Amino acid sequence: MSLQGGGIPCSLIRGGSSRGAYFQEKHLPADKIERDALLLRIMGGPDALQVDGIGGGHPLTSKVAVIRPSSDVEIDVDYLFLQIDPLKQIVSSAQNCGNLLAGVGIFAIQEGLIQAQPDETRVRVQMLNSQAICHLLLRTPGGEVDTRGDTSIDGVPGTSAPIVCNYLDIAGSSCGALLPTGNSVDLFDGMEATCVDNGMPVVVLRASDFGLSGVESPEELDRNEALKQQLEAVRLQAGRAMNLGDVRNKSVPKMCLVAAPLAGGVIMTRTFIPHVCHKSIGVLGAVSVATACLALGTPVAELAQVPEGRRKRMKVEHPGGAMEVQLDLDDAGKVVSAGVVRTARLLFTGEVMG
Ligand code: NQM
Repeated sequence: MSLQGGGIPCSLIRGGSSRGAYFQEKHLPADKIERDALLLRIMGGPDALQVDGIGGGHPLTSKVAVIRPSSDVEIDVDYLFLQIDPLKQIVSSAQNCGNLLAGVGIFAIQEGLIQAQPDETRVRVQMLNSQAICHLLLRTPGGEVDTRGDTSIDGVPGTSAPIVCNYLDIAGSSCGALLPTGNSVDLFDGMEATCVDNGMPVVVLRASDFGLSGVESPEELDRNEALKQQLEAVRLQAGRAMNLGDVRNKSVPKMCLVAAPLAGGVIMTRTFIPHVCHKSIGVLGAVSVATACLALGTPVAELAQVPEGRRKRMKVEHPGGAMEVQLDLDDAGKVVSAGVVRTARLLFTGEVMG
C-alpha cells in the first residue's frame, strides 16, 4: 500500500506522567508556520477528543518534543517542547516540560544521536524553551536502554526503570528571575500570591482564599466555572507582573492552589495548567512550588512543612499522590540544583501522517 505524501518519522513516548510525539528537528519543516500547521494536523483538532490525530484530548497528552544534536561540546542534544492546545489550535513554546524531558534520553539513544554506555548513560540536554540544562541518567545495561524496573511514579500505573533528572541553574528560566515581580508576595484582586519561576512560572495562592479545602478532586475543580474565572483574572494580571506579557493564549503561568500537607509531604497542591486542573503536578511546576515553600513570609511558606538541612527532599502532594523533589541549597540558602526521579516508556516508533 502506498500512502499519499509519505509519513514523518515519529516516536510516541510516555515521559513521566505525560505523553507526547517526539520528532527529530531535521524531519520537520524548517519554517515555523509550516511546522506548526503540520503538528496541529498530526495531533488532531480543533476537537476536544483529537479524534483525527494522535493527541490524547488533554493538555497532558497533547505534547510534542523536537530533538536535534547539539553543537555545544558540553551538551548532547537540544530539546524544544511544544504544547499543542487541542481546542484553540495553538502551538506554544512558552513553557518547558519536565515530564517529556524524561523521554528525551530514550529517543536520543534510539535515534542514534548519542551512544549508550555499558551500564548507565548520562544524557546532557539543553531545554531550548529556556536555555536551561538538565542531565538525565538512564539505565543502559549492555549499551541498550532498559525501561523495565521497579520505580513507580504517581499518576502512572505500573513500574519502570528510574530516570534521574538533575536540573542545573533553572531559576528565572522563563521570567528572568526566581521572584519575577521582585516581591515574595503580591496582591491580585485582593488575593495574596507568590509568583515564582524555578523552571516553570507558577502563581501560588492559598486554596482557602477561594473557599476551598485544597483537596477537592481535579474533576470537581474543573466543573467550578466561577473559580476558573477568578483564577484567570488573577493569572492575566500576574502574567504581566511576571514579565510574560499578555498570557491569554499562553500556557504559563500555571495557577497553584495550596493547603497544608496531609501525608507527610511539604505542601498540598491543586494546579491549573492553566485552564484544566492537573491530575498530579508538572515536574518543573513541583520544583517551583517547592522552592516557593522556602520563601519565608509567604502564604505558602506558612502552610509548608519544610525539612531541615541544605539538601532537602520535599514531597509535593497532589491529587494523585506526591512528587518528590530534591533541592540543594548553598550557604546563603539559594537553591543551586534540583532533582527529580521520573520514568518513561517508548510506546511506538514509526511514521505518522501529516
Ligand atoms: O512542569 C504540565 C506535565 C506538565 C509540565 C504542565 C511539566 C513541568 O505534567 O515540568 O512536566 O504544567 O503543563 O507534563
